[in-house]
Amino acid sequence: MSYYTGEKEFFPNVKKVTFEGPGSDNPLSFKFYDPERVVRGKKMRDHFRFSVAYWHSFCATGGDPFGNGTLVHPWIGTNPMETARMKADACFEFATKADMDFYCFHDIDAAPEGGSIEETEENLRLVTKMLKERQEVSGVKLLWNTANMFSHPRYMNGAATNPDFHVLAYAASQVKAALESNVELGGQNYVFWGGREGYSSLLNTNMKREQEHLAKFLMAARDYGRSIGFNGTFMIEPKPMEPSKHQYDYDAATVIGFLRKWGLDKDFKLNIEANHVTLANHSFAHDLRVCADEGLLGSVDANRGDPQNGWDTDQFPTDVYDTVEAMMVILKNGGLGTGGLNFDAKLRRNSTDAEDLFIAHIGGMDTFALGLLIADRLLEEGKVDQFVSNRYSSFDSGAGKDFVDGKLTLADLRDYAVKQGAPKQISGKQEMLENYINQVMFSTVK
Ligand code: XUL
Ligand code: CO
Repeated sequence: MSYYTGEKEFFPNVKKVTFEGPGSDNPLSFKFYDPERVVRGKKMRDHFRFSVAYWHSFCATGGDPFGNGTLVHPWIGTNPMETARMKADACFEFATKADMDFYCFHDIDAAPEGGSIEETEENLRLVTKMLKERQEVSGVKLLWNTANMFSHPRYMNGAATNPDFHVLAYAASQVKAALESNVELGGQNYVFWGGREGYSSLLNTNMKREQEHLAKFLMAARDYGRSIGFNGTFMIEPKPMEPSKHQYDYDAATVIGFLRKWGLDKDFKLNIEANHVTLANHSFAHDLRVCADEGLLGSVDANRGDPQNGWDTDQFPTDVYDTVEAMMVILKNGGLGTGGLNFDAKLRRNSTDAEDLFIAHIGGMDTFALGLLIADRLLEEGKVDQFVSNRYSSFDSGAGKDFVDGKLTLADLRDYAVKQGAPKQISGKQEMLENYINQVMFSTVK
């Protein structure tokens, strides 16, 4: 079977999306993403491990603080569990038609919250069974799941960092159930994004205690996960703010420091979301590079912000410069391991045709495919790498190497400087490199 449908086909106007090449005028085809094409010894699909995000694609309805939803989903049933089943059908139909191998979900995206912890747990168990059946029929796998510990009013002061222990314990019940669901579904990763793990005023906050509680909470989650057979990667997804004024998992460097401090870096890696990184005033590639340099690059939430807006617009990625730089880091990292590329992205609220969901994902997949192909060419030609290694060559021999090897004192360095006299200016050549990237990208344009 080339794609999955449940009792009802939700996207009857779309069949399986295939590669038709850059000359195609079919908006429902891949122009650059050719899943079976081999690049650097690996199929394109295995480089990316593309994933669809349940929350944006099948739950959100396009509402914003100024207006109600604009998207009317056909997968609404007569009761919450029927809706859950229809939503699962929509997700697997979409993933198989868009040729995506993975999906991701928050507990409450997929299963309705009940009136008690026991009822919520039971709902998730039932939905997990539904998801498992659909995984088996379709071949689509779980990249990661997570617990939503930020939407419910009980989490207004945080979840693992809530000043009230009772709320922390409540959050733990959600993580426990979500981990059990993950293991049942053979999930490859488990993600923590702490939207409300932060503060809005220092006047009422003990930051030190809150972060200590967060660490203890993550340790308990890790220990429970490992005890029930979760062998995948735990991940933290940094974000500097929104909804909290200040989030503790601010950016990659902050999270890595935290993981190392508490000895969590053996089990945890990072899930880097492009729009979160730009909110922290870094480039997408910056945080990927910070993680890769520390051996902690886990997974990617692919999206982009809007250059004129300072918030998390979660748009589908279309900027090839960004994906080229990202794919250079990912290729040099040897791929994403158990991670993948999850489209944590949503349609604009005026993109209201059912097909728009496909068109948006196709655009994102093509943008990353271009990034991969161009990054591959840049690495193959080796000019950028060569430039960078030459730039540091003064540390490769002589006194520079002695310094790196720890053989020189501060006084030795001073004496060396005196002997050499004033250093010559050496150009960083940024514009030359930028021009070269354009040349590689557009050399076929006549
Ligand atoms: C919010 C965000 C989340 C996480 C999962 O900005 O990115 O959807 O990816 O909780
Ligand atoms: Co995200």
